Amino acid sequence: MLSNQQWTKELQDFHEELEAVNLGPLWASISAFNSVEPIAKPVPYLWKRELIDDKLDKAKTLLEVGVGSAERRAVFLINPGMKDLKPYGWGGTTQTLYAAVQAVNPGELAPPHRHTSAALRFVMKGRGGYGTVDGERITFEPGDYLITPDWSWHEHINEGEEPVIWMDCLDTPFIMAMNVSFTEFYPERRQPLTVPDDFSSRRYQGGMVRPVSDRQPKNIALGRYRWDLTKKALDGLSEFDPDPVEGYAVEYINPSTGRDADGRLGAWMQKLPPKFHGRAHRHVHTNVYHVYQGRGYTVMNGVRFDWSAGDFFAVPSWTWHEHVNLSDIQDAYLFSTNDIPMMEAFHFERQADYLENDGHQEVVDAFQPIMP
Ligand code: GTQ
Repeated sequence: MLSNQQWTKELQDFHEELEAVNLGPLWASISAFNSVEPIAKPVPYLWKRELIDDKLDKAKTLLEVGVGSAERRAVFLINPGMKDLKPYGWGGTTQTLYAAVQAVNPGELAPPHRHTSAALRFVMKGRGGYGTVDGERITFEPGDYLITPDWSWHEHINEGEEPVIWMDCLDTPFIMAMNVSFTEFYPERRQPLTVPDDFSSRRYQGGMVRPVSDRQPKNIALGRYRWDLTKKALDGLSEFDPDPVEGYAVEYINPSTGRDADGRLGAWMQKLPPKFHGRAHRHVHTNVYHVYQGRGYTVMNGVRFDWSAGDFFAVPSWTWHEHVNLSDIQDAYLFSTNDIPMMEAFHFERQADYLENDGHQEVVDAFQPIMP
């Protein structure tokens, strides 16, 4: 409860009297309810590739997937600003997004299940992995983006010779906050294959046209978004001037609807050309970024977060941020996930451009990441 000089001793006692019987005085709490701007719990934060690799390597030796209750081997990113959100057992990476890095060793099977959380994956390393999603076997390679929308059955299998590693992102913190988490476990080790292998990507090879039967929207029109095609789209945009804030950026869409590929979760691939220095802006939606290629930094609320390939960073609500590519010759590629679909569904989305100083924040500090 907020304390305030203006309250008499009698009123302060009365506030306690109310609280003791599970009631509250609005007059003493209204400025906290109706905050002028979001009071963000998550903080801007960055996790280094070396740290995650180190911990995941340890998990790879200690734990076998598909044995007992070890359904998945993933290390998740906890935002230090949300550690105290005990109702969920853990916080999230932002208040709506959970992100993790998952490894499947050769020969392992992460068994099928489905849940109300929507999930997406970005493949970081390794060949020979595939997933089955609602009866479709989907092969994938590094740089691919994959979806398992809410309530779709999914399992992961590695039939290759090397570990396969990807980023997971789920809307679990949102699902937990709404108290709508349900999960079902498939009664067998594998779900049946109900369509030909890679059916959805074979149906959408052209990219610009839609099979006429998909005029009726499909939940999963396309299960896999190949890196070479995403890159081609960015190469095309690069024939023109970059956006001053984002560089070149595309969002992954469901080709049967034109809407976000994964329902409540949004995802982008963004290219910062050599020496690009974006202007700062801020928005209500949150992001978890994964540096796919390149080296640079992002300034968040005046603090410089240096990144290189394999790192992850979180951008909470209403945080000023601008991206910089430090290389004179190489492009930087940033994969990111967002909660734009949730924000838009509830009419929450808003954004603001940083107008001072040519759009650039004053850098007052440099973030020191934890290394292994
Ligand atoms: O691979 O199905 O990181 O169910 C968290 C929950 C991955 C998965 C996560 C999951 C999965």
